[in-house]
Amino acid sequence: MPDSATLNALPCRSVTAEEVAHYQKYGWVKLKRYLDPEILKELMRVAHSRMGEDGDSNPSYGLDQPFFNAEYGAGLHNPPVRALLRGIGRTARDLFGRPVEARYFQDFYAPKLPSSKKTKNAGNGATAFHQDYITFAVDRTGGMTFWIPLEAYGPDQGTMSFINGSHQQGVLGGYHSYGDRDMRDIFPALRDLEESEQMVYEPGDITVHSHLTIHGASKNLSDTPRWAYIVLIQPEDARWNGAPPEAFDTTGLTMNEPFPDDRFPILSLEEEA
Ligand SMILES: O=C(O)CCC(=O)C(=O)O
Repeated sequence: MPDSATLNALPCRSVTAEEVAHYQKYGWVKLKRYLDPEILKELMRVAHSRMGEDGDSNPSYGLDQPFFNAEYGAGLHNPPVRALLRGIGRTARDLFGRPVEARYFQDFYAPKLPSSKKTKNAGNGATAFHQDYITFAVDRTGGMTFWIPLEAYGPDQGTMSFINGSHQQGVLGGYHSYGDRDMRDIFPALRDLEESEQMVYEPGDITVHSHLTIHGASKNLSDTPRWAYIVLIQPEDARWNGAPPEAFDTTGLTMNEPFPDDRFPILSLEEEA
């Protein structure tokens, strides 16, 4: 384990036992003041340089869905952001609930564009309730999403809410399969579970949700993008199951083998540079 001086050098804090318990019980957790807000400036700088201040000036990422516009984050190649990714890896290891290291899977920017404006790329609608798991073509559960707002946001900007405990319901399909239906009509047991409040974030607050947890978000009613930086983590021992995934390029991967460490580093074991 890194000593506390090393941990303090990271732009994020460690998690408390209460936060770990919340994640395991509800399938998500809000980590208040998790980040040093200084790192948000760097993330916003990169986001603007790639996507423009309107969050819509990048070439299409190929996802073309209403939830958000997307752009690859490349945080592994940016030293201050890589330090954040290391911290995230250590947090994920604390949240997994079993002894396993945390592997980087993907990072990207996800601005939800204002619903009142016509957009070049898609991404100015609501986020329909869905589960992330099936998008990733991995052979086991445990993966999680770190959702990092780059500014203070609340419901008017289209923040998420979560269905508490829905991570215990098993695998409930891909979001493409529901058409215009709400997945809670297809799986009515979800209606028996409580829905969290829509999140309110101050700078430095983030949420983490399990890839089995059902979540959704309203439209962005403001006239500026709702900027989020999203980091996906998998348990180190997860393997590609051989399916052609929507979410990543499988070039160089072997079915049923672990993800290669050079492209998908084990963040929780990385020492400071
Ligand atoms: O940003 C959003 O509105 C949705 C994000 C999401 O679905 C996710 O992070 O898994």
